[in-house]
Amino acid sequence: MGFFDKLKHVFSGQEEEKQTVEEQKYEKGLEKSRKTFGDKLNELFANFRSVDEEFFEELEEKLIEADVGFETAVKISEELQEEVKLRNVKDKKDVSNAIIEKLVSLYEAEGTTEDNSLHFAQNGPTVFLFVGVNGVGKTTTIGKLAHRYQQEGKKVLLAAADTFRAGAIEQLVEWGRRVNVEVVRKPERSDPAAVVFDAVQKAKSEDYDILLVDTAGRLQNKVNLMNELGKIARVITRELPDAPQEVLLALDATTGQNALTQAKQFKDVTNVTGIVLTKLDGTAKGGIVLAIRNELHLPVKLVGLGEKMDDLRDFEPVEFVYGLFNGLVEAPKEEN
Ligand SMILES: Nc1nc2c(ncn2[C@@H]2O[C@H](COP(=O)(O)OP(=O)(O)OP(=O)(O)O)[C@@H](O)[C@H]2O)c(=O)[nH]1
Ligand SMILES: [Mg+2]
Repeated sequence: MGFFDKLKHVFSGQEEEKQTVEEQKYEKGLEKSRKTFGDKLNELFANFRSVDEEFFEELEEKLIEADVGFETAVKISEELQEEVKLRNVKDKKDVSNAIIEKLVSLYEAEGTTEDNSLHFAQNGPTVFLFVGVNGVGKTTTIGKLAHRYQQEGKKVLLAAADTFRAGAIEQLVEWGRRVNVEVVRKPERSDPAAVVFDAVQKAKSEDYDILLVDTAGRLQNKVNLMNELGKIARVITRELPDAPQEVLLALDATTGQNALTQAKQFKDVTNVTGIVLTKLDGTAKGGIVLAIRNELHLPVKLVGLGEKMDDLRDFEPVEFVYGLFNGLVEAPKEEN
């Protein structure tokens, strides 16, 4: 399928048929991302004079501002220069379409081996471990996910293994109360691995379907963090050889390139299997999704679109990236 056909395909029906509440929510949550990204490109096209060196420099700048990431921005710009030469594109509309086409095709090409689904145990409890720096939304995501699985009729257990930050245990316990799932806890400053050990034992002996483990975002240094996460993972795997099925790294979309740096650090200390991109409803710069794929090669599995218990969605890469450009592209006129 060609680019514009796909774009049409992805958004087909949305005008004629009424969107479901679910779809509206998703659209709304991504509104700011789309706007920021779209605005940047629109600005560029508004000042368009000709396709020269200056134009490509400006393009790189805009892409970097939109959090596409430095490497990706340069790559796009270089490949585009080739293409523009090859096709001899001069017209403003053709250039903008070529850019968007390039962005999408790069995004798709980088993700062919990516698996953005969540994995579950064949039998016995499934364990998801949540990691990430403080304030990115680990605990909130756990609360939302607990709500989702609880609603699906699964037996859900939470482990309050952030024993480091004051108030962290209470925060998870409060989520447990709100969504009506049990929380395994120990006093503040207990060994987090001991909390996890108890939780795994309970999950096994009482036939829980899913155990979600909250961890501390802030430790004194990287070595401590590595040791702690390593110990937690070992405890889980000793009791359940196939677990954890997911190690989910939470990243705050509003922090832009910082999020990428964090991800690189966490990849070094633990076996991250996927990303939860939170706060996309905030002042998000949607380009970060392209940077994550291009520079980290980790699949985004979930997105946070608000603070409430039902503000979590599975990530739909195709919809997302086409959504970024929705309204920006001018499809060629159809011949009848
Ligand atoms: N708007 C918005 N806010 C979010 C989202 N996810 C989390 N938050 C908010 O971000 C703040 C931090 O979230 P937490 O879940 O406490 O983050 P954490 O990673 O557990 O932080 P620590 O426990 O300090 O390591 C809270 O005020 C949340 O309500 C989201 O998707 N959208
Ligand atoms: Mg927390």
